[in-house]
Amino acid sequence: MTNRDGVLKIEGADSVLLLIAGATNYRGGDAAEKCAARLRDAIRIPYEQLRAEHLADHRALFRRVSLDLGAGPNATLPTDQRLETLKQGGDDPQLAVLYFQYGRYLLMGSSRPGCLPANLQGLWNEHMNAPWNSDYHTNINLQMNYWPAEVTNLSECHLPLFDYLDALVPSGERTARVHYGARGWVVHHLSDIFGFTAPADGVWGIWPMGAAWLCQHPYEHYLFTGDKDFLAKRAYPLMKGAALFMLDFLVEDPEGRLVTNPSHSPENRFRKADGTESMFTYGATMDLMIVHELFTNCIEAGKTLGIDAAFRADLESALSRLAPLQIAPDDGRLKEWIEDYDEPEPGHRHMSHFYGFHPGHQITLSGTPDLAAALRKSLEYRLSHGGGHTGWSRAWIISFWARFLEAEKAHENLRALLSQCTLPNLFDTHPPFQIDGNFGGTAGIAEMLIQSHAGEIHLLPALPRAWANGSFRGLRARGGFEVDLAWRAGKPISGTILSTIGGPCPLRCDGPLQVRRDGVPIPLEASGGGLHRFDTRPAQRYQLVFE
Ligand code: FUC
Repeated sequence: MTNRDGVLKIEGADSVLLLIAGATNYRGGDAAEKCAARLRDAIRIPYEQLRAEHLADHRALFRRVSLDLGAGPNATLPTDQRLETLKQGGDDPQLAVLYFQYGRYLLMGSSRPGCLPANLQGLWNEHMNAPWNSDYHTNINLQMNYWPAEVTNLSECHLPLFDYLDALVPSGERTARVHYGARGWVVHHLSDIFGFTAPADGVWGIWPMGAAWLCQHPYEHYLFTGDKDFLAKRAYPLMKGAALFMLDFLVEDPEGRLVTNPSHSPENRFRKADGTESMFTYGATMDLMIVHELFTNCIEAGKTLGIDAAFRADLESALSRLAPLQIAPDDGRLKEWIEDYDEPEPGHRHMSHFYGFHPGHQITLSGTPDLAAALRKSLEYRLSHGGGHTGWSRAWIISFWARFLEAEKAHENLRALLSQCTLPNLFDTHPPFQIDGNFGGTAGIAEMLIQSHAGEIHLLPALPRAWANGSFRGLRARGGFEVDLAWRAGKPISGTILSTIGGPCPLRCDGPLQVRRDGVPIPLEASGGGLHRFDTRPAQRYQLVFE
């Protein structure tokens, strides 16, 4: 072996073991030293053992979930050819499985406890000057990276995000104080590992909603795991700080309603009656939805923990004065802005006023049918004007249709994601390569198979015809549940539910249902429309029998 002029040359060998180390001085220390130490340790371990350790580490997370949507004819072709076949109109349900599991793999690879969260390229940035500096955009992108974390049973991969939020708080508090004279903490539309929280990038950088949106994540982590200790020590302090900022930031509009100001609907602009274009307004719909959700979550969390009654009263009072969501009288769409404005770009990639439908759940089909119907019109309008043209935007649409229980439309958009916004190695392309679409697409597939945002677990809410026969194992639902399910001809045939923390299990599914524990039937309370309720005990598994 020779190592000359930066070239390693190996001769006369029939195999080579390469050990590669990478390190950073981000948290101090000498990166080269760290690499050398790791290599010194690794070289002492035989290859077989290194590999076995890697496999054990990988499998512990990866094998929690399996998904089978039927084989299809192309399963043995290389990925680029499969994508090509899909573009030509072919069907390949197993490619959806591959994409789904690849998304889980990418999250496992880019977001492990103790590390930084996945950035715009996950950690697979190949540039010295990466697109958007390989940073954390907080007006959709960072959040989308974590949409699959809980439902696809990678809850601990969510933790780096919470560490990151903790690290942003001190500078977020300073920005809140200096820019707005407000309490609490704020993040604008992008941030980085050095604690950047101030406005940046142009007028659309004045969007002080990042922390409030990001606080959805620790609360969702609690909802999926039921970990009250996490809620008390980690989630609630973050949420309360973001809510304090909002309480100070909200102002009265001329009609006495509370609104955000200044405000804009992420990166979208509008045309006023005098023909001029602007981004800034007050009380953009997304802001109202984010504030509504944050305050509601804080109130629920405070009640669960039995703390902060006075603060809860402040939040309740602000919530009751928040400007309402509005349906446009002329065309019945949900308004993106508080005023009636023209839209110069009606197919804009951001669909921010859908926030309260997904990833939030202020709007649901059964809870707020009028708003849901208005939003559906907004979605159809957006799509008919070219919406969904970036990878992440297309991925988001899959989840919208899944929540509208429109299986074929969700599937159509998954096909579009794969055929128009996916590179031959299955990386998502904005373009350029940007990983959020992978994670959004993975979450979208999960959303087609199981939903739990509306106070019930909905099995197979948006199962397309192409996936008529299949099964999954290990998907998670809010309330600490883990679900396995098999189906034939579009109908569930068997399944199990593991209750990790106990409590009532409201289950919506197609057809008659029996629930058994250790073979013994459990009393079911049926409330129509396929909704069944039963009580569960912690760490008990329940068999679902559909007959
Ligand atoms: C937001 C989006 C862009 C891009 C960037 C990283 O600003 O509007 O489309 O995804 O983040």
